Amino acid sequence: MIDREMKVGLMGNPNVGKSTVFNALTGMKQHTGNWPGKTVEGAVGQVVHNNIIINLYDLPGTYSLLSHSKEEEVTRDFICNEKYDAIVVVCDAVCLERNLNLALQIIGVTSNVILCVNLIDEARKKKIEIDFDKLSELLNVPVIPICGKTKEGLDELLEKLSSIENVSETKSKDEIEKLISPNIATSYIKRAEYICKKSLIFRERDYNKKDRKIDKILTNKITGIPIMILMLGIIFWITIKAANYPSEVLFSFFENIGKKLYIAFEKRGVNQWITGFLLRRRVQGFNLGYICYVATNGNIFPAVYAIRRFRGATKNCV
Ligand SMILES: Nc1nc2c(ncn2[C@@H]2O[C@H](COP(=O)(O)OP(=O)(O)OP(=O)(O)O)[C@@H](O)[C@H]2O)c(=O)[nH]1
Ligand SMILES: [Mg+2]
Repeated sequence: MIDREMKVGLMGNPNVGKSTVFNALTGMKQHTGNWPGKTVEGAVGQVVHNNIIINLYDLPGTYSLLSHSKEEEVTRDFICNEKYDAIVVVCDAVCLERNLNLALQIIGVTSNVILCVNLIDEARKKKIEIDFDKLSELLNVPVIPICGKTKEGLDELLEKLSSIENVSETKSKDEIEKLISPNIATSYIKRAEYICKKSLIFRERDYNKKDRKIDKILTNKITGIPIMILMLGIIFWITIKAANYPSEVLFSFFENIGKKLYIAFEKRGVNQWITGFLLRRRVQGFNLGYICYVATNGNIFPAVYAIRRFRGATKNCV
């Protein structure tokens, strides 16, 4: 028996695992992947817990409520225009400080906010310890550690959501814009820094030393541009030159098959018209060239090369 329905928005920075959590809770198959900006329109799914239907909205990732890109507006409009019961802010445990900026903005403009600190498995690997009680105390909202991949903590989230009884109170669009003015936005950044200082312990400060070193080299003005040119050069070389080697192998493979088939057809006295249709120069060149094209995964350069070479070679063959 269903007692009531709830409407809950999943919000957070891009690529923090919102859709992974959404899929884990609703059983749906929203697009996930390790790059930002996958969810652009949002999706709705349902989960039933304690006789309550929870309508969950997977919203596009956003860095701030004042962002103006189309997908970020979807998220802001949800807060401004919809009547909902709660907002679940999903954060990445590995870069909590950066994520808290948006969390603080949301907490500042609406009520019934729950903070989910996702990717705790990654934080554990990087020896980042989070005092979740302290975090909850400083933010003044419930904080739940979760792992979207293994579904750890999701039952606790559902339990917390189903205990919410009153509808969320939200500020209007104008009030939100006033509340997140540049001055206040700066204060959120400082507050996020303070909160993380109080509730996070990095047991291994150098956990990303190698990544930082690589970043430094790749993003440096002096080394970055030559590396980019070198990589582009390698890609061109692979496309134009190196791809010829597998093409040649493919070409001689099909050439041999073509020759053998032609001889076999002739020996068996197969109708000239059929042999011609299947194996004669132009037809054969097209058919086998097309097979080469498919076999090279649609890479046009080796395919064109194979067709050209194959046509040339069949002049001697037929
Ligand atoms: N290790 C680990 N990876 C996770 C976890 N949750 C999500 N991921 C991975 O993080 C990546 C991003 O997840 P998404 O669910 O696509 O993130 P999102 O917040 O919906 O991203 P956008 O829609 O682009 O804003 C994916 O590769 C997920 O597999 C987790 O708890 N642990
Ligand atoms: Mg998503």
